[in-house]
Amino acid sequence: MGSATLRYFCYGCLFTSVTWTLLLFIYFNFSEETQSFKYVPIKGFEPQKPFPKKFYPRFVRGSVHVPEPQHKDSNPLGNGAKNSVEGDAEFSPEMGMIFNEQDQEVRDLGYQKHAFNMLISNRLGYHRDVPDTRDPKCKEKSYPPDLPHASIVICFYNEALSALLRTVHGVLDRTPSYLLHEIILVDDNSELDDLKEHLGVYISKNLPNKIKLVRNEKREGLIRGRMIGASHATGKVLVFLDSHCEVNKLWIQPLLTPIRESRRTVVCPVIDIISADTLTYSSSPVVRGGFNWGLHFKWDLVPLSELEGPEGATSPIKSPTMAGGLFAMDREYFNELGQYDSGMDIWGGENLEISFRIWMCGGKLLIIPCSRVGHIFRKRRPYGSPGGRDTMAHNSLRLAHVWMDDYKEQYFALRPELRNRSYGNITDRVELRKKLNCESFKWYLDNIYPEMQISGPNAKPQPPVFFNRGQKRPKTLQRGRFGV
Ligand code: LR7
Ligand code: MN
Repeated sequence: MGSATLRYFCYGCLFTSVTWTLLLFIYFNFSEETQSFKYVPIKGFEPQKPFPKKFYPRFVRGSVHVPEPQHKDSNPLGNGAKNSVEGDAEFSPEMGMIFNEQDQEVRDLGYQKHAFNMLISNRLGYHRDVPDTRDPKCKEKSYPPDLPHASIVICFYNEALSALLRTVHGVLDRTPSYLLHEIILVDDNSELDDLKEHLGVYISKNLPNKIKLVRNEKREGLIRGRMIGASHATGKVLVFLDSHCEVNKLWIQPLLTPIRESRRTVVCPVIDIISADTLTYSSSPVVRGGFNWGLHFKWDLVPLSELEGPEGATSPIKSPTMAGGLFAMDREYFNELGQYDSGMDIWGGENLEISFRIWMCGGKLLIIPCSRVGHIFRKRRPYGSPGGRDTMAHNSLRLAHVWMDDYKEQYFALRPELRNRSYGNITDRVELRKKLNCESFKWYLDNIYPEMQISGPNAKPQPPVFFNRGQKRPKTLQRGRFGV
């Protein structure tokens, strides 16, 4: 009898401990960090994950050493002592650890408000080195000494302060002073407290005079926001960046060189990936921009013909479209070409609109493989638009009606509900197209994006397309999603 009780007691203990082990395993291994990196430029291309997820304790009480933010010794402001990582490999696993309730709050709030790990972003501080992701041949290149100087325009709405200031300091740390005319920050009427007075004080106390802050009195959206930023700029070239970017080594010279050669050339860096979960910076493959008939941007493989020049994989690549957030353009040319469509709201569509306009109206759009800039690819867009409006549809309608001629039918075939939706007045933009004597959309498709498939009465036979050896089949790319 006694031994039977003891046996049942032991079974009970065993069962309880197995259950707890299982529960703890699930808790530690299936937390938020384990979601896949969905929003990278090409599906299946995952940034390097720096440390196994099982090293993430979610909540630990007591006093434990908290890693200090990474600061650069060379920091002109001298606000930090530690030097930072050189490449992913040295990334500290402690970065994401949660040591107390406050850490947990910062992390939760970060995911909620910004859709990335703000705890790690805050700990990284405002300065860090990033791995040099350029092709080794880029290091052999030299650039003219008399490049035009640049105004960097960064619009932000409710951005995490640490990500915004790392963007700004990254530019200051890695841009030669004589090429950096100014940085114009456009606050799109953010609501977050630390972006208000605190940011203004930080800028005036800690940053050089060439950093300017413009505040929008009402939310304008990123399109009008950039136009406002550009209207304050006085540099020769405009460089637009999102507010959660980190520029890489020698990033600006390769962008300014082709603009110096031809003022109608618009250039984009390769957009490297900063993981939303770990903030790890990793290299992106060199791809170019395309779109689908839903008027969504997508990444395409680079046709072999583009890579055959003497400079191989390091020479500029013609791109039918740009992702939108990161590009450089002669300032006067930006004005001549009609800036942006100011009837477009908040987010979406302006990237295809400016891409079509550049090509159709006598310009060129290039991706520059030797210039690299990291961007935080979030899991979702963390903000909405006033009134919850679908600004992507509104903006796409405007661009379809102004630029796409009969090919707008391809869009309506996919979005029949938008056929009779109002899209505001487009007279100015139609006039701009006439004034600039732009080519037809058919010309654009035939000459700039012959790979685009067309269905229905406009259908045409597809020319053969060759892709670089070693790259995956284009089918994989069709599924690649553009990150938010
Ligand atoms: O109302 C707003 N006001 C703003 O100032 C909404 C946004 N913004 C700011 C925002 O804080 C950010 O700095 O505008 C910038 C871009 O907004 P994101 O980061 O939410 O945009 P995204 O990165 O999700 O989306 C991409 O597509 C957009 C279409 O309108 C813009 O062109 C973005 O600039 C663009 N981002 C990139 O191209 C970065 C690389 C992505 C890839 C690949
Ligand atoms: Mn962005």
